[in-house]
Amino acid sequence: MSDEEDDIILSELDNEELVQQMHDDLYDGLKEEIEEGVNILLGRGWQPYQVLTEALVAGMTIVGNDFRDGILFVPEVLLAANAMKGGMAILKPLLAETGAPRMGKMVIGTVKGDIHDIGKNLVSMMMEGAGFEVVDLGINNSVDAYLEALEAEDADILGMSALLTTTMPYMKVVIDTLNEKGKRGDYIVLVGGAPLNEEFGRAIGADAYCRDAAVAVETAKKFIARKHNQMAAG
Ligand code: B1M
Repeated sequence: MSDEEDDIILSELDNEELVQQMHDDLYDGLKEEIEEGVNILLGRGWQPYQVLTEALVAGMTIVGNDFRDGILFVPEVLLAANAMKGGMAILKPLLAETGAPRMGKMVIGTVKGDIHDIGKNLVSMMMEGAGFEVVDLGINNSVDAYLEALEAEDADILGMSALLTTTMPYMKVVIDTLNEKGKRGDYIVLVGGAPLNEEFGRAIGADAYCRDAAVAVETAKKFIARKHNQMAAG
């Protein structure tokens, strides 16, 4: 960080400058500055979802591109992720504060071998905000971990996240095991993560691939409504 940047007072920036500065601060892994920026935008009347998408997710996209291109390395990306989590922690209760009736229960986790959890955490937050009960299993989940939680929690939905091309095939292992045990029909299976696409979701036998957290919420609502209609019909 330059001396010039040291002097920046976030609260004196207009919204556009502040969001730009937050992208820079996220890039530099400055957690306190990100938390301050989130609070300022909220104080100016921004909706939590707008802060999340325009300040945090957009900033993380820049980090991701430079990680891909070899400009940033794991320690720097970890700091950026930590800063992002600081901002998300402020937004989480606000996103969940809709007072919506319970829609259904989702068990979600990142698959075995994969430790990326930011996207999954966003999905959890948005699902809670939409009135779903969410049981978050964290990262690196085995088939057994998913199956035990689904049963113990009497869940409606299984959500799986994978960010690596090497770990995404594990989703099929989980779905195949549900099939083998005759339990596949008991759950709505939704999958997501940057390297996935609709074709992959179909090929592994998921009910749907969700491009982002907002799509995950809409898709979950659609499938839950369908399930409730089927139950009502008979
Ligand atoms: Co990693 N990493 N990483 N990483 N990392 C990626 C994924 C990568 C694309 C970077 C790159 O090269 N451009 C690349 C994967 C390449 C590939 O497989 N083809 C990669 C790599 C290679 C690695 C390591 C192998 C690096 C190394 O060690 N050499 C290593 C793997 C460790 C492991 O998992 N075993 C690694 C490690 C890390 C960090 C620990 C440093 C850190 C993770 C910190 C954390 O998560 N706590 C990290 C990060 C941060 C990233 C990038 C930069 C950002 C990921 C992220 O958080 N995005 C990422 C680059 C990128 O994706 N552009 C990268 C923001 C998040 C909001 O988006 O996760 O896509 P996303 O989630 C979205 C949607 O995908 C969807 O909704 C979310 C919100 O809208 N979604 C779901 C996600 N899950 C869902 C589940 C659902 C529904 C929707 O269920 C219903």
